Amino acid sequence: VKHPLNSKWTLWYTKPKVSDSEEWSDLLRPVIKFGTVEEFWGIYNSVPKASDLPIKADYHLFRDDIRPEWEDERNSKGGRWSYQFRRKRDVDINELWIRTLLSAVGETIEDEENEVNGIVLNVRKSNYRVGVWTKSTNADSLKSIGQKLKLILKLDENDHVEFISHADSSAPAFIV
Ligand code: M7G
Repeated sequence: VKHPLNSKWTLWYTKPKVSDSEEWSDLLRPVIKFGTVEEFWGIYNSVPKASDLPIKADYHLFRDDIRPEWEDERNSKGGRWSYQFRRKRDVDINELWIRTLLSAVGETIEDEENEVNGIVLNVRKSNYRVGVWTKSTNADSLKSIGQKLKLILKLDENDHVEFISHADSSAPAFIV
């Protein structure tokens, strides 16, 4: 028996840029699409752990066939919540990433159905960044997603997740 998820999801991977001639579109690839709990665990157990990804790599988990790009019309009116963990802090990124994955496919991160388009893990030299991409910039549904992200990432009240709309990525619009 297979247990269907509410949506189908696609796991994407950005491989690290090794030369300047490589562009974003050359580096981003869909890995696999799935729609059941069993497939989710099979994939999770067979891809590299977050802590094993090379620097400059990303994982993206996006609903259906939404591309993990600002340009996708289903993202363009939304934005992203994000938090950066300094790697010096010796953070258990594997645990935090699986908690984020489960909150997306289990839809516990959102009150309003399908408000979250996807989640992203950026592996950088001195940081891990976890992002949650939303469909809209509707303040009420956004704030609740931001609050939940803080719980999922086990942040303190003094830590802040930041929302930036894709259209205006110059300054944070909400902080909780
Ligand atoms: P990043 O990975 O979000 O942040 O963006 P980083 O500074 O920590 O690496 C790095 C670069 O990837 C951007 O400056 C863009 O060149 C490219 N890039 C990232 N995203 C999410 C997009 C996207 O959605 N569309 C396009 N065209 N390029 C992107």
